[in-house]
Amino acid sequence: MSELTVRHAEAAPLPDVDLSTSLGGVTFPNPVFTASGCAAAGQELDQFFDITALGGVVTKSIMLAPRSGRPTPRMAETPSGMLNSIGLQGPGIEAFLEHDLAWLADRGARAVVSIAGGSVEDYAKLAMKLRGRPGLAMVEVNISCPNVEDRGQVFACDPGAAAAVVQAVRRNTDTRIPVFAKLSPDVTDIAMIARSCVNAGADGLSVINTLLGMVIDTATMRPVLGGVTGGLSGPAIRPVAVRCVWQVHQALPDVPILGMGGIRTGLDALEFVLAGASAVSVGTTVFGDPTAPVRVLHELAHALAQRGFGRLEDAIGLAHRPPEIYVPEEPDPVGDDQLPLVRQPVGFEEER
Ligand code: RRO
Repeated sequence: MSELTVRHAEAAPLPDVDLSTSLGGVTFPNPVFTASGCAAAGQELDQFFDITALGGVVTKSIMLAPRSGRPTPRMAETPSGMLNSIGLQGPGIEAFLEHDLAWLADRGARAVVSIAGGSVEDYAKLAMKLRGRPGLAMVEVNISCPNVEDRGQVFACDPGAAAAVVQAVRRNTDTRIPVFAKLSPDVTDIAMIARSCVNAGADGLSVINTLLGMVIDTATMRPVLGGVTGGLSGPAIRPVAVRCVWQVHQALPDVPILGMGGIRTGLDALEFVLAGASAVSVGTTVFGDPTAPVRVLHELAHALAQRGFGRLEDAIGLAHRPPEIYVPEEPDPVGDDQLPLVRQPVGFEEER
């Protein structure tokens, strides 16, 4: 390990909170994962902290064939976020299995492999390629990449197309491996798409992919991105993502959610958990702070402990429950004991 390597983030002990979480029948030791597309297959992040400390490593979406992606420029900064127009660049499934998944398995990481295709058959073939692979903990079916030429390929915008892809992947995946479908926020009714995926066999849902956006350079007076449009991520989208997690959890309270969208701190992660996420992915923030996933894990654990939680599980979806109401046993000295008091379960005013 070089002298410049920073591994300080893992040094502090975690508070005594049971952080384990169940996603589609598989128990992960903690709920903080990387986000697809923001950390390749984890090798670079492993210079900064032990990636096996995370719940799982979600890999960049992989397709059957190698792909060069969209024209440059592929990134643009925006207020509180960034746009990407990568266009599914990647080495193809064979090279991924040989180099990336094999490395994750050797390293002892729990790999969540994100797959993407242009047709239902592509997804089915990818699922078959993953069967029986060491290190594979879960499959994330990316049906919501915004950076494709044909919007008809954004399967997550159509309940029938989303279901067809999910069914093909579920049928061709080992029954012990959970299949999660990654949803797009760019729909009118995300709960309807979620339901369609679950009815087709999805064990859980990843919520959300980036939002379709664009920026125009006022000097050149042309679009900044080579691909013209791109996916918006970062803190700018967090309220949208929290809203989507909330709506999906409300519609399908028993279906596990991997929540993501602009998480930078443990309190951001807690917000997703309270909305209904059983786990979270930390994405865009790693470009500025490569230790962010493990830092978020520690911050989340402390935030739970400070609020009196002994288990992560008890916080999942808590915001959907009404505040606790109680009537004090002793008469109130000021005489207004007729009114039930609303007990605020959380009394923190922390800086994010
Ligand atoms: O590669 C991309 O351009 C990309 C993908 Br696959 C995705 O799912 N979401 C995104 O914002 N970019």
